[in-house]
Amino acid sequence: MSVDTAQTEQVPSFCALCVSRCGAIATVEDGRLVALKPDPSHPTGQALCIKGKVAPEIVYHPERLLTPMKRTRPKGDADAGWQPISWDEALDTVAGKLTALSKRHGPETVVFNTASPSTSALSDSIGWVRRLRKAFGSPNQSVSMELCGWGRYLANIYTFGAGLPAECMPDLDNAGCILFWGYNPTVSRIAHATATVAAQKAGAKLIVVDPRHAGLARRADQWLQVRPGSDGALALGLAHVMIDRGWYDRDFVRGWTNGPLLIRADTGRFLRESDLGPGGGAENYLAWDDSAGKPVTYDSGLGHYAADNANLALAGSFEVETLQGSVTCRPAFQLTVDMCSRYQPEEVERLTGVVADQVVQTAKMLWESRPVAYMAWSGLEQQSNATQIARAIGLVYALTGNFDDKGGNVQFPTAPSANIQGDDMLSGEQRAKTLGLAERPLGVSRFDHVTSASIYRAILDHKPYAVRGLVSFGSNMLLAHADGERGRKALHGLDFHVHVDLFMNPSAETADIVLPATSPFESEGLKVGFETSEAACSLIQLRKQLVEPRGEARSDIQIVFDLACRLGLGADFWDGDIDAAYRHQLTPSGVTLEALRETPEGVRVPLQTRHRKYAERKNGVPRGFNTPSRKVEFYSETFLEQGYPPLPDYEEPLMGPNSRPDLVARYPLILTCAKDSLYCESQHRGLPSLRRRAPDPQVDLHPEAAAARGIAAGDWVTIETPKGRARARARFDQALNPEVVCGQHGWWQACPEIGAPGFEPFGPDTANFNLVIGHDAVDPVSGSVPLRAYVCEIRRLEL
Ligand SMILES: Nc1nc2c(c(=O)[nH]1)N[C@H]1C(S)=C(S)[C@@H](COP(=O)(O)OP(=O)(O)OC[C@H]3O[C@@H](n4cnc5c(=O)[nH]c(N)nc54)[C@H](O)[C@@H]3O)O[C@H]1N2
Ligand SMILES: Nc1nc2c(c(=O)[nH]1)N[C@H]1C(S)=C(S)[C@@H](COP(=O)(O)OP(=O)(O)OC[C@H]3O[C@@H](n4cnc5c(=O)[nH]c(N)nc54)[C@H](O)[C@@H]3O)O[C@H]1N2
Ligand code: SF4
Ligand SMILES: [Mo]
Repeated sequence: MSVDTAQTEQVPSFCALCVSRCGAIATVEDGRLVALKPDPSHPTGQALCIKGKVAPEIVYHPERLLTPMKRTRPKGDADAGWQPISWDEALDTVAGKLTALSKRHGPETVVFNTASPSTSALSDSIGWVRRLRKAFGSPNQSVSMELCGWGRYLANIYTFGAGLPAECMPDLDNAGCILFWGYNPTVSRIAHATATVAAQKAGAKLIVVDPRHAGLARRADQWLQVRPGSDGALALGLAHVMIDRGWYDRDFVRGWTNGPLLIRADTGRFLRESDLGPGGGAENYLAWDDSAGKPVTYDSGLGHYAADNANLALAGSFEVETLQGSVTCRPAFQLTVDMCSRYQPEEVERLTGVVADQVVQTAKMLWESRPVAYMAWSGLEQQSNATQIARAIGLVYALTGNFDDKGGNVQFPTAPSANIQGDDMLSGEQRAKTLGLAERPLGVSRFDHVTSASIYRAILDHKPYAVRGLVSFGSNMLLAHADGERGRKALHGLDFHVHVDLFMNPSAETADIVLPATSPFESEGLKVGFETSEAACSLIQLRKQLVEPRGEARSDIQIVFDLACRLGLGADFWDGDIDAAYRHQLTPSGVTLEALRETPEGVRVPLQTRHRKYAERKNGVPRGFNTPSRKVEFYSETFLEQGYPPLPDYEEPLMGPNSRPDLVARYPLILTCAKDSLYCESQHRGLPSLRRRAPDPQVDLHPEAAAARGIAAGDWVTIETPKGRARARARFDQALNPEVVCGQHGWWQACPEIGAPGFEPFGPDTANFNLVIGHDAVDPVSGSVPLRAYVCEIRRLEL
């Protein structure tokens, strides 16, 4: 920290407002935050976006919540009659209500909910919220995982045994080819955008799959303008060309995927030693040894074939004598090849709009410019076929052989720290009560998350049991999720709802108690690793509290610890001593809390990235992948067992024109959406510097589509779908496909300082994009909702 004048401090910090967590230098004058500037010495500090630059407007906003408040009028009244109360009264009320619900109905009837750490500073505290929830005894927590994490993270756990690409980050600094699929870091993660531009300067190729020519798509060597939601067909088409031309890593496929394992044609299951004769192991699979002309055992425990890998057949069809007679069997890779061969480049062009030659050129680039580092996000998450899209891209990625390769997608090491999430606190009996587990056993519930649809159903229909309480740290469910009308009914139906936030929002309006949270600039925040590179992962930083909290606001962590003590859970929370908790968390790192407090720019822990860790051996046994076969699973028996297709075959978007020809005449366009560079999700419209730049919700459409509807640029229009309507202003995008339109969600807030209006979250004048999306046609595996491919029509609004 350097002191310019007696009153001005320059403090190394980081912006915690979104997933980028950009390294920053904060200027604090006379105890006021006045500016954030990039800190190029920080691994994520090359640039700040405009939101970071106007951070002081968040801190000093006139509409900040400053005291705890309780509702004095019934839910549903236009005016909640908010009345300020003391922290003691607020916390006692919350603890009393939650304890009563737990005693009377069970702790599972209280759902915990947070804003996404990708769009807020909840990254400071979400682990502690999880711990509180588990100590309390509830298995139910929602963080929009079905929209923001399934496709980029959880779905490929079934393929790679690890979250790809989110957990195995693109090693942009060393990549030969960068593939961004439905991901636009120029808007969403500035640290990735700057690293990509640097990588391009160093010679890396860039491929972007996006219906819009936005952000880095403009700098791409290949921009693939995919029809929304048809990404799976594109991935399989790329895989087809790669396999057909021999542009794939055959050794990786043989040695590290389940491609060689034989699948029984009669059951679709892997052929096992136990199928061949008594005494055979059920965990031992079989492959075909081409040179010996007979099946060969694969011992999944040892990760070892009883033959040379080079002899394993990847293609063919074999008759094998089993206990049930002769059975036709094929290597899983042959089945994969057969599936992919249905996606010839011309067929891909028909299905996706990406021209055939570009499919071939892109496959070639992927192969010739390896190592490939890829990232995918919202564009493929918010789809009714999100799981199979993610797995199909996983297949393409496996063909490159670049998993955990330098310049590929790498599991970077992170400074060791204690797990604070309380993973051992919840009993198996409670975990089994996770909402949604019965309907979607492989979905987000399996990974400790619940969907908004499951919450609404539990509140309104009491299925599988009644949910009665909601504890929200940030978030704005009614704007962020589809079916907001049902959501509103559900929130009104709760016995008790507490919401912690910096600002009031339409979802918080339905709460019984609202608690004021600090912004990240008013509180400390511990970050162990910044995720994007080895250097970023090695940094531990304790963000300083830069300025005093506004009003009586408290940090989320403080609120968690205060609540825990009042709930009688103090023993699990160091009796409310946050420093003691931090010390516990930091112990394995060897870095002390004192050292971090003295070094606001953070402490770097030396780390050494090891690559291809799957090949490392322990006692002679390769580590492999964390899947049932210890191999990358192109073919998933787990899926088969639950009635899902075991291969990631293409599925048309359920609310797209090909699935719903009955709707096309009335709704001839395809609606998708994208984030705004100025705003995070449903936040920030109240900040004057931002709102001046983009005062109204917009929908992008091609001028031809507009002309056909008598729409001029800037006209107010309605976006209409079979589910509902929302308003926006028409903005022309010459590069869009004329059949595709792209909207924005999250509009509700006013900005009185510049006279910019708010928008009703519901009703005829609403601009709530998610009211036009339903919960009925969702991804069967995860419950992901098709916010990115929905039939629609745009009409000029007569004002
Ligand atoms: N400025 C800003 N930054 C943010 C956020 C924000 O709201 N504002 N939100 C944060 C959060 S929570 C998240 S999850 C991340 C998300 O970060 P991103 O995933 O980068 O966010 P988006 O811009 O929503 O979507 C990426 C791209 O997907 C494209 N797309 C739309 N439909 C399709 C499709 O069918 N297929 C393909 N392939 N692409 C499609 C869009 O045109 C868009 O360019 O950003 C985080 N950062
Ligand atoms: N149509 C459409 N819908 C989408 C998306 C999309 O791209 N298109 N994106 C989806 C995605 S990816 C996501 S992650 C969700 C996001 O949905 P949410 O996670 O609900 O995020 P926001 O809508 O931004 O609401 C965040 C709330 O948290 C508050 N908040 C911010 N920081 C803090 C903090 O540090 N502490 C506390 N206590 N509160 C805080 C804000 O003031 C705000 O009220 O929306 C999803 N909905
Ligand atoms: S991208 Fe912008 S909002 Fe996100 S952390 Fe960086 S400066 Fe903050
Ligand atoms: Mo998100």
